Amino acid sequence: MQFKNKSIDLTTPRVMGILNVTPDSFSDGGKFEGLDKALGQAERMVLDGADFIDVGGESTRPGAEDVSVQQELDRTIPVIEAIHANFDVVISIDTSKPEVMEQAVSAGAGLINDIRALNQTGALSTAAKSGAAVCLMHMQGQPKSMQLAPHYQDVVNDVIEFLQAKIALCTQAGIPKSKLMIDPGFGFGKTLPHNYQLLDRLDELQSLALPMLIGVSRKSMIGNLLDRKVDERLAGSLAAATISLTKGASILRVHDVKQTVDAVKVVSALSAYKD
Ligand code: YH5
Repeated sequence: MQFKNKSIDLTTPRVMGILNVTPDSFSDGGKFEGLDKALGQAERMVLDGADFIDVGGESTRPGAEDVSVQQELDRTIPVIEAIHANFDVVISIDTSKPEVMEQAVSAGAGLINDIRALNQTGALSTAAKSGAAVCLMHMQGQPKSMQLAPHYQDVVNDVIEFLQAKIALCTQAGIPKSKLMIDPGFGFGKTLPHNYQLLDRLDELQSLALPMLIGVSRKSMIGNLLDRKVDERLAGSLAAATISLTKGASILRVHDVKQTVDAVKVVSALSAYKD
């Protein structure tokens, strides 16, 4: 798959490292200290085997506050420029704002990762004009209220129908299917049973014939099932990531790159040594 100037073979699964550049993740010090810390974290993830770095300046956890365009630009653009100048990795911009998409791609991002699936005014045309690849994620409701009362007739069919409609909107707007990937959006307007039904039936999303990105790392579907705090969710996250690989996931969006790369290698050994 082509990401602006860089091509990645998705026939073997890849790992995307999460780089949060919200103030809660870089609380102390000024701008330079924040940039330095972010770049250090990006370097660690690249050395650990990440092929993508997802840079996000908006907190999308349930109940999080809104962030202004300027705030999001100030947080993300310098980090994207620095990663682009220093590392051979595809930079993903986790945003819903067209202004941020445009400047992030100019600064070196090759993938637009929008949890709102280009729903904001101007996002669809901006993404099309940018020439970047796009990850379309399913969410029911809005981040502030999505976990209050998620409801589905059949979560898997609903996710597939939602993504099918978004794919159609993108192709009509001039984004070819070759630039699209899909994501069922674990935790975004879904109860614990919904998340596990989705994980069990992930293979059904292969009917959309696009690369699949999966984000389960450290999420509540792990923490609530196991009664583990955020920093104690690695084993559970790896189990869920491994299941997703056996059901066709192409990219794993994770906090723990090194450990996830090991899990990917174990799963890939099955096809490598088949006889
Ligand atoms: C995703 O799945 N998720 S942000 C709560 C947690 C831990 C992690 C309570 N952006 C996705 O990572 N983009 C986010 O502990 C995403 N797919 C894509 N494409 C939420 C997150 C998290 C939330």
